[in-house]
Amino acid sequence: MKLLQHSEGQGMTTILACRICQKGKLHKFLSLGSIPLANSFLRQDQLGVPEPYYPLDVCFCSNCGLVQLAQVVDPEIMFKDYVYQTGTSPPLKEHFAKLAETTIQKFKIPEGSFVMDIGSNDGTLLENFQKHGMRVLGIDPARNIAELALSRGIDTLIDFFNKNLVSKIRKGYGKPSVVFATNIFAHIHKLDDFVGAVNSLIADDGVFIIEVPYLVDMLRKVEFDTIYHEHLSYFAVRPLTTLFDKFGMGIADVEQISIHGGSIRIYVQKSLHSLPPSVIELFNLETEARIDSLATYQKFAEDTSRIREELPLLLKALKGDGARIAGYGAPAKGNILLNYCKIGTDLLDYIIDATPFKQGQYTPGTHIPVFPESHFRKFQPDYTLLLAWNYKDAILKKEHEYRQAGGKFIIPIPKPQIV
Ligand code: JHZ
Ligand code: ZN
Repeated sequence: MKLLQHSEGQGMTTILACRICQKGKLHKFLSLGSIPLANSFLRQDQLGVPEPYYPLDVCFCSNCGLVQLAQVVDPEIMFKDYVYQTGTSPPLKEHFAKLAETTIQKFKIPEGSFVMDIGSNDGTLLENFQKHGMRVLGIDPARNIAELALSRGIDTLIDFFNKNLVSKIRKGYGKPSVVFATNIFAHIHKLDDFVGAVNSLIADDGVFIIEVPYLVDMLRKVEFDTIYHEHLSYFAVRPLTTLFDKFGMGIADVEQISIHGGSIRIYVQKSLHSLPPSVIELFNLETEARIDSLATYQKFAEDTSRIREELPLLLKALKGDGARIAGYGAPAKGNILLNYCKIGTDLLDYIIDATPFKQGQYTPGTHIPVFPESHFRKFQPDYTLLLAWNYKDAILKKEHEYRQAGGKFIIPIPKPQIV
């Protein structure tokens, strides 16, 4: 890949203390180098303009164990205009429909209750609650995405959630019975302010439900590409209990779920002081996975750099034999993988993605064109690099005709593999 023009990004700060305990020593164990923001796709007229690059370093707190980025990029830069649209991935839509059903049953939420979603994106999750006769409110800072929700009748405040919104929401809507934060908790820099605001907003018997990628899965499956500037923290259950303790809140239940390569769903409630068996079970799993040991992270860093060596070698060998190769899905993580492994237009002809906001654009740093899925049907490659590896089962099923006709998928992690 040729070296691309870039400039050091503005609007970044380096953290001095752990965002949960403020006490521990931060040990850096992995640097993915200087990388553009994972969702900063480019229009054609932006291709000649230098792109902002930001360092991407990950640390481990010696005191509370929180794994976190050393740098924080201004959220205004990352989230005011956003390309990721929940509703474009069918498995995710299904996941949120089930989440709504589960929540209503588990907590016996009566009709007419008030349900909030922080980082509500296009309203996919809340739509399910609205169908069940609930009053809903989404909060999302990205105007372009929030407008999609509004156009579908999902009430949405276009803003970042913080304590300044608490009294406005209470006056306008009352106290929520359920507050969701799915795939945004890792985006929060000031966790104390965020949890404090949820605590003062939510009804006394309400539940705060978080879904977030699980550190143990990331380490075990070498999901290094889920490390990007948007994801400031990489959570395990232990550091989270330290966080909720500060507010007298507690984890009422936790479940491991398969979404996004392995996540946890945490049910947090007020005034909860004893640990349920599900929390103890994951504490044990975390002990077994040795997430308290720096050596575990050093091993993860070694596995990561092995993928950086092996994947481009594999693609180069296939290309050398005359193969045509494309990418499947242009997720944020795909852009980390491509930049870190230096995979550009010399190896991939194009990438397809179902998200309208990404189509017609070029991937940050690597400048690979993104086309709609129809392009894949028309220009079938010999090999397809599965960048959206978290949807492997659904995508392999959907593309069985391509595979039957001899097309092969390359799964990049935990070790590059052709299927
Ligand atoms: P996907 C997201 O990251 C967003 P990303 C966010 N940054 C976050 O925190 C994490 O999740 C956890 C496309 N696709 O979900 C749609 C197809 O084209 O893995 C998406 O662009 N065809 C908030 O961006 C992309 O792939 C398909 O059949 O890494 C998948 O993105 C399917 C299934 C998907 O998340
Ligand atoms: Zn800490």
